Amino acid sequence: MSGLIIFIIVILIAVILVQLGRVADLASKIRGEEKVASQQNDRTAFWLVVFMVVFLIFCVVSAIYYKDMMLGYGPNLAASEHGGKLDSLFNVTLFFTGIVFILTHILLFWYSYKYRYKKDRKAKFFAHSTNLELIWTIIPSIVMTFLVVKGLMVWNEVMPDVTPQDEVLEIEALGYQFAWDIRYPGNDGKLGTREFSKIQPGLNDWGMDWEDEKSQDDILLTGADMIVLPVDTLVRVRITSKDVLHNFYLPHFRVKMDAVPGLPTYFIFRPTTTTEDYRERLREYPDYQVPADPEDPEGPQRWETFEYELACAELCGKGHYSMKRILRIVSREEYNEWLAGQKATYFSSIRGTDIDPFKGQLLGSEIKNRKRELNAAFTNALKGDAEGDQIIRLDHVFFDSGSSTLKEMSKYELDNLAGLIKTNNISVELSGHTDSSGDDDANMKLSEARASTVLQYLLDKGVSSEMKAVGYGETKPVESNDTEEGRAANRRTELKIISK
Ligand SMILES: [Cu+2]
Repeated sequence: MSGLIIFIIVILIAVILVQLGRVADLASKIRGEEKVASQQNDRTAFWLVVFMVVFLIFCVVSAIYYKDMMLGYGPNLAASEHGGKLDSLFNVTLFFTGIVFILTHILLFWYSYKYRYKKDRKAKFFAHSTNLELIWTIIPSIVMTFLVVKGLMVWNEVMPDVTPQDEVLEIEALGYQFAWDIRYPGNDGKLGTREFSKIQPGLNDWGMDWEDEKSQDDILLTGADMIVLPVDTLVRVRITSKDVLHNFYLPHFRVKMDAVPGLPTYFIFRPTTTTEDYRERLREYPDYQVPADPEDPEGPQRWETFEYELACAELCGKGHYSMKRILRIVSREEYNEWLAGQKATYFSSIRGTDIDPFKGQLLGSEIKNRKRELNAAFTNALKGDAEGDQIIRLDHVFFDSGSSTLKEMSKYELDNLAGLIKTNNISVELSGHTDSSGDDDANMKLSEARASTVLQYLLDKGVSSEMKAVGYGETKPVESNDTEEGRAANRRTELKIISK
């Protein structure tokens, strides 16, 4: 309905304008053409100048009024160290183009006014002016050169690679249709080797070289896991792609780099504002003081739910939009805490599976860990006075199923144990325990035989302290025998310190 009314109004205004034109025509016939034309020229010229002034004021006022919508102003301040430098390039360009914009408009309208038609005045024609050509070639080239050189200088500041002296956190982003996977270097701070020939879909999508010790503590963040980075830390992102061209884009940090299949690229930036601080900053702006969810007016406001985003800025396919991931910038302490809670992918999902190159072997780090654990248990047992304190469970002593033959892997634990008994010179009881399945007598015999095997191993290693081997069969369960986990816990070898 309102559409129809507007349409009718437009038609009526058009009719009025045509009628006014006719009236003016008639009037000019009555008063004499020339005089009227000259008056009209004066009036038009005057209004052109008025229009120019109003228009320029409008441009300047609106630019100031809407400045919070521009990069580098209000809520759009950069959250990285180099971001401000990139934003300042826009300001420099705006300054020069602004001068040109205002000058050309003033000249355009002022000349229309000054050189409006006058009866006794004739235009001067000239075909060529070298001076003018020089002026309008040289000035723009100087300005352009300045803009380009300034841009290059900022580029050179933002883009150099890290040097070995830099303290840098290097992570890797792998883009594919349609997600980003992120790799963290783990405790050693180094990303392990990858190789395309090692890629196995579903098993090793990254083509990780698990034989490389640097790879073993790497953390792969897949799916929707939040990316977390520490504030005020130099971050180098190695950017790769598995299929087509993607683009690693962190708008709030002014980070944007193509992810090219087969050609790793990188971007280095230092986040300067935590997510929490950025929210506090947004809190001051009315645009962010509205409910985040319009359906829920009582819910949190926009500034409270703000998150940094990682997006793909390349139209890489129909699921392109879904490559968005949330990025959190936190304090150093929070980051360390978060990192400690992440599991190294190798140990959480590769170790012991068919694609583990070290299946059936112990890794150097595991040997060290076991030694540390046993030492700690021993120290506790020697300190403790209560009955149960003197018992140490030997978690890494294994036998072949149903037999008393030691598995090869048990030697690490037993060698450590032999060393500890020798240095502390204590007398001990070695005991074997089984679960409740099977015949009671057989269980008793098996546990005795296993305890004796351990004793013999320690004797062979030159332990001369007083030692005895006892089999308890299924008589001393530590867990219920009704579940598989319980039974596994009950099948065990223990050491008890008898005298210190
Ligand atoms: Cu993409």
